[in-house]
Amino acid sequence: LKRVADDVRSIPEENVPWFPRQIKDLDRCNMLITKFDPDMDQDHPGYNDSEYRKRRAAISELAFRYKQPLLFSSVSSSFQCLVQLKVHLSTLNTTCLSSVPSEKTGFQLRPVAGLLSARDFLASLAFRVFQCTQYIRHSSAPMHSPEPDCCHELLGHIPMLADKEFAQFSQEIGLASLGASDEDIEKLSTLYWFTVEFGLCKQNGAVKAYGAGLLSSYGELVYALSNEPEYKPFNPEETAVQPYQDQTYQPIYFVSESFEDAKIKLRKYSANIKRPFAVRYDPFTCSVEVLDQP
Ligand code: TIH
Ligand code: FE2
Repeated sequence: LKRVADDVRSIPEENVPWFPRQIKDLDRCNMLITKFDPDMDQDHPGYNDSEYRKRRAAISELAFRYKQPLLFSSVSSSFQCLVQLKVHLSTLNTTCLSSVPSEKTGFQLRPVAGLLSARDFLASLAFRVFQCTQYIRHSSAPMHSPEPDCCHELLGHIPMLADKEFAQFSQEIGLASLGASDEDIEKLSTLYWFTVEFGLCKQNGAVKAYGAGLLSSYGELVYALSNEPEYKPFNPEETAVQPYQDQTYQPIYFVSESFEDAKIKLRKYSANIKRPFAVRYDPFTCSVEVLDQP
């Protein structure tokens, strides 16, 4: 059913980048980055391992063919989760893991063939869809992988996405990214990096890790909580412009007073991003409503 409102509402500014409006539009969010590709990157630990590369290619092929399951928008969202789970079980084995977060927070996992552009990756979060790799890191380097892999998703992201507060935090970064300028996308993905991936927060006076990149890398987890790296207090304006690299352990981490505090600060930051429209997620139709700014 095509809703008239979609057609009559237009975004006032001409130069707004395309963004997904409905969950099935995520099939078009497939812009891959070639960095870390074991076929192209000579420094990849699997570059000289032809068996590994063959396996990676077969797993990528499955992800490329994946299509967002269509949902019945008129039924309750918990029933939708059940339907999705069945679809996942009948298509790809690893996606049945989707039931872990989906039963708690509605977050779904979607298979992805490799590293996505920041714009496409963040857009999925707006729909509570997490783009999830399926392959595993090369066995020669288990303690740290420069690219995401299924250890990282399983140990790092999936448990966190089953937490209500964290799921909300992740979706809000996603919603802030829709139709944002390249500069704002860069800042939001840096914020994502220093929170969802490598965030630290205080808990009962002690510094603890909540970032998925730390939870999945035993090597970096020990290092991050030692006195080697530099700590700075989490402050979105400053954190958003902190340069970072993705080859090895981070030299700097941002510590928030609590996870709740990080959430409030991020919300304030997002509210100040300039866009000629506002967005609202409708969980009943799994779509984003575009509202003209008052
Ligand atoms: N470095 C993480 C690990 O070894 O599990 C994986 C990644 C986190 C963020 C980007 S890649
Ligand atoms: Fe990650």
